[in-house]
Amino acid sequence: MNSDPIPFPREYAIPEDFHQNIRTRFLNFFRYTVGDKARNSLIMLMGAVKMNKHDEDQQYRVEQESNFHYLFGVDFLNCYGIIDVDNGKSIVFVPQYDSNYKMWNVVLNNDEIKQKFKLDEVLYNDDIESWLSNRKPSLIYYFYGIDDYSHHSLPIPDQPFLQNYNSDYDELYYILTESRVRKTPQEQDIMRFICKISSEAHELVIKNIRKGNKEYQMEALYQYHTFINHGCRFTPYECICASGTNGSVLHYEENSKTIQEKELILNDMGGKFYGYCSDITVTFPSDGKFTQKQAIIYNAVLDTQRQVHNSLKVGVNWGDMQLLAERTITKHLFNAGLIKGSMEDLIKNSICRLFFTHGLGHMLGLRTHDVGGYNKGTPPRLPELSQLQFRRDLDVGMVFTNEPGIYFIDFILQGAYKDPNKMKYLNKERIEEFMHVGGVRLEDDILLTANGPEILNDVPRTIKQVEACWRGEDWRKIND
Ligand SMILES: [Mn+2]
Repeated sequence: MNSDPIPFPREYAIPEDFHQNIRTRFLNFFRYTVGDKARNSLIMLMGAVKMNKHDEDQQYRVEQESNFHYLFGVDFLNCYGIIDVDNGKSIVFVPQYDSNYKMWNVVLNNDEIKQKFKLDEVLYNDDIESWLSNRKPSLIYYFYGIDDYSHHSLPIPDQPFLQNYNSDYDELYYILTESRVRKTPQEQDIMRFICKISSEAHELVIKNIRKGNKEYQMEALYQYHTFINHGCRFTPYECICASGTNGSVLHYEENSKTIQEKELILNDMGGKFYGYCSDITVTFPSDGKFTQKQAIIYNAVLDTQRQVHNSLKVGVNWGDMQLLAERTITKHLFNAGLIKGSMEDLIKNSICRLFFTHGLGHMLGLRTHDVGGYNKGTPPRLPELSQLQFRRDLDVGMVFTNEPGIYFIDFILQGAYKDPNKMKYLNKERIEEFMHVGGVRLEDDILLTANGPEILNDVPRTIKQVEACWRGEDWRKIND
């Protein structure tokens, strides 16, 4: 048992004007987009709602709804938030709890809530009706839209007295979603922080995990690091700690296998701080030394990631980056003798998608797969690029992942062998020799600035760096 004292936490201090700055920027965009119609209007949001377990007196853990967190920062459930478009004031309505509830839970009074979250006014949910009849808005905007990932829409406030006011269900979804696509400088700083500490945790795992360990021990060590040092209680998604052929399951989260020698380990893990997510993937050999075949696949993915990275700038279309990645992977698979035929035919028939089976990346922010990918006014999802999470032109302030991968997915390849139109491009014997590699994914979190892309994570990438990191050496001194 380690007898060192527990280190003091290193938390990131959220600036006091964080949400005020977000609201101001959002409102400017809202007023600009909506025009005269916005006059004397209100924006009304509903926060996340408590979910009781059916067979006991406890609730499921429910995260605050991400738009509500974005605009108000309030982390209580069953709240409503209003922004007065004319004067920019923020008013949050909270439940009024009885003494029995207060005996079991922490309940702040409204003044404390107002101070804590820097709001203009905090009232009880029961006050909404009278507050509105006093304010007499000419229009109330609600957040209504079908999310591109979940295909769900958020519930909207439905109290009967709201029918006394004109309502708009169209504008807010587009504007608020679009606002979240480009991060404010203060949001960018939080994302730098969470990416940095998530990188440290990845490094710690690479240095300390050996054959004979279980996959879940990587998950445990990762979460221990970000929680004990930085207060990250939750991860943005389930940790993916895959060894050997488990790496070919894109979202493998069983994490239950014992790590063997000469296996590749694919760790896709992120942290979450103040709602903001990192999403970083590293791949490394279990015994610190890539085999020749592992290295071929690893370098193919690394080259693809770098080629994409070097092409990132304002105005570049993400769909074109997907195609660049596919061309690069195709070339590498061809050079490795895994696929055959003319480059033109291989590309035309999307043969590389038998190995690179997912989109090149997604936006990142308050959600791992963040909002806005196919927002109104952006290039729509194409049937031939259905796996791609967005096809937008890149812009300053966007944060997104660059995560090419090559996988040897048994059921996909078995299916392809039976399809003559695919089989003629595949070198089956050669592929069989690579099945044990499992999968390689390298995932960077990118902030696009006016000067180009900034990689927010800091993990070893070249083979020499990864092997040095595994040995506990200073891999940052290695440039190739
Ligand atoms: Mn990802």
